Amino acid sequence: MSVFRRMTLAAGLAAPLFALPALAQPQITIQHGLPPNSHTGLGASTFKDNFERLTNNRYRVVVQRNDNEREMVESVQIGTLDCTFTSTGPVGNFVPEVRIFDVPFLFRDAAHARGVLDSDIGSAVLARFPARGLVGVIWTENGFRHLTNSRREVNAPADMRGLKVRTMENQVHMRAFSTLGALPTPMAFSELIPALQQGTVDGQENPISVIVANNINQVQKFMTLTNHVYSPSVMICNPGMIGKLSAADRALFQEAARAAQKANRDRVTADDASGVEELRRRGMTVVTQVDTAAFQTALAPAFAEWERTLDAATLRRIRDWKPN
Ligand code: EAX
Repeated sequence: MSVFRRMTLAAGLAAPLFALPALAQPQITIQHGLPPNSHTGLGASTFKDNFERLTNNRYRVVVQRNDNEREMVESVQIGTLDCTFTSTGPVGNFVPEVRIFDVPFLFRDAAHARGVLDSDIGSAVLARFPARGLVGVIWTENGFRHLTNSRREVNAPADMRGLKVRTMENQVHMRAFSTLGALPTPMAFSELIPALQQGTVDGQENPISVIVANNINQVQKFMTLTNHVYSPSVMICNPGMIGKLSAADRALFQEAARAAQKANRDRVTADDASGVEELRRRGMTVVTQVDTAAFQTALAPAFAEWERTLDAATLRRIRDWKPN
């Protein structure tokens, strides 16, 4: 049973805190960290369009941009924000079980990642959100992450040595980059472009969709298609807000979330297909032939640590997962 269904049953028992006056048009505010025309912005706007349509405009959904994902999750948790679409970057600091999906080279491809997240494995992690004062509504997608930098072509792990690489505020990613000999520098996305412009960091890592949407090519010369980690995103909402929805409207909420997930994932697929040529057109040098095995070998000490510190059985189930 999905966590949302569980939330529906629980909230159904506790009658809505107060019945909203029939004429009031409740507003649901959603924030995300990227431009409106990005894969994340499209997911949020698709949710808005669908939920307003499905409820015959009984609700007004307002979408806003906020490029500090940790801040958005904190706001949802304390109830000053209704929902966010965020990468899992900082989410592991709120719901530790999420970190398992941040392990490098865990997923074979997008179909594998999407299949796992939409399976009982993904639902089980969403079920851990309510205990942390959050509702994990649905998994969405940021995409496979790649390295960019302003200093040199990176063809092998040894080329990473000494590079100051901005990472998300994510313990798993920071461990990976330090194991590769880089100098991980965690910061919110809102600080990234200024840090690259000022040379505070040499490089960063993000999916093609994020790099293209934010013109990161303007402050980075080199890109290596490392595919080093799959970056899930997730729609997170405040439990109190969800609890005010009727059971019927919660079902419509979930239907709109599924539409958002599809639009978001389709857009990442499209961006991945066209992004390399677009970034080369914009002047980036893109290394596409990468010795992935060399990076995986270089990460061996970190993999051993994650087998000890994360749920090894679930890691195995994820690696062995196959579509039905
Ligand atoms: O969610 O912080 C990051 O690098 C994220 O990938 C970005 O905010 C998109």
